[in-house]
Amino acid sequence: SDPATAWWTDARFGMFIHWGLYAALAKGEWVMYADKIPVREYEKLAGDFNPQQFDAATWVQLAKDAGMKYIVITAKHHDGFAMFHSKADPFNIVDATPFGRDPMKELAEACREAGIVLCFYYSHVIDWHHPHSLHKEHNNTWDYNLAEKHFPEYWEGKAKPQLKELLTSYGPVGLLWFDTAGGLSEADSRDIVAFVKGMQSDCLINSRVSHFIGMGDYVSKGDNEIGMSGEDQRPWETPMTLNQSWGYTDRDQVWKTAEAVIKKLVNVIGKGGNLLLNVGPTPEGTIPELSAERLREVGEWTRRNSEA
Ligand code: FUL
Repeated sequence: SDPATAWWTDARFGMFIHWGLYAALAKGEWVMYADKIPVREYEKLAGDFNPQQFDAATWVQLAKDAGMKYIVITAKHHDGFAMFHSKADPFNIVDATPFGRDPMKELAEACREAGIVLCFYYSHVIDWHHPHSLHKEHNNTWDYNLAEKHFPEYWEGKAKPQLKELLTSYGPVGLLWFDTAGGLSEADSRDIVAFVKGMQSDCLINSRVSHFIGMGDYVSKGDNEIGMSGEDQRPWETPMTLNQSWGYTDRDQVWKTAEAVIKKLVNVIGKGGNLLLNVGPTPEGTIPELSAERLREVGEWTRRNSEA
């Protein structure tokens, strides 16, 4: 097998964490777009964002209890809000909220202590906060005029500087999970891959970095989609929800049972893939108990069944 991806294909099971300002509205991570919330309004959420109950060690312990070996957390999702201390853009959790802490720093430390690999999700194309981000379909058209967009200002001015921050301030990053690359040119796709590898050559990149075929180190399947398909023989991973949402919501209560999750895990691993199972923490900074209890059950089952 490929030595670069070996730690990851051995890992099999990871925790996906969708956590951002959107948690405050409890309607998932697409709420800004769905409700066409103006940037100036959305920014006000930061003034009240104060997840005092956040405790990195507790989250990492839960991942361990579930039998997960890596964590992929949204350093920045489509809303453009950085969940880390960014010098490149003041719209971030340290500079824009009363919380004032950098959860990515705290997670990096907790992961290092626990032997869990920390990885970042970064929405590199969609950014509804920045005036010059440009996606094929999903743009902020209520604040900005598409005709006035100049993509390099976003790309060179925010996306790449923030990726540099993520790759130089938090120790080794296991992988970068890119997403929704619609409209990104082949040249910019290659640029971002080279940019990441130039800073951390061992950092893996998922295929969603680009819509051009064959890019990245492994294949991200569609959301909740299982199994290898087509001719792409690279290792693959299924991103999966526990309910039907990624970001925190108080509406969606359609939960997979622990038993269903175990079956999915066995199915994915049996087919040679990785499972990246999602939790959507609350604005207070906790992982919802309905998620936590399922993850613990999965871990208990795995331990029981690997003893004999
Ligand atoms: C999708 C995103 O648009 C969703 O918000 C979520 O992050 C999912 C894992 O990927 O493409």
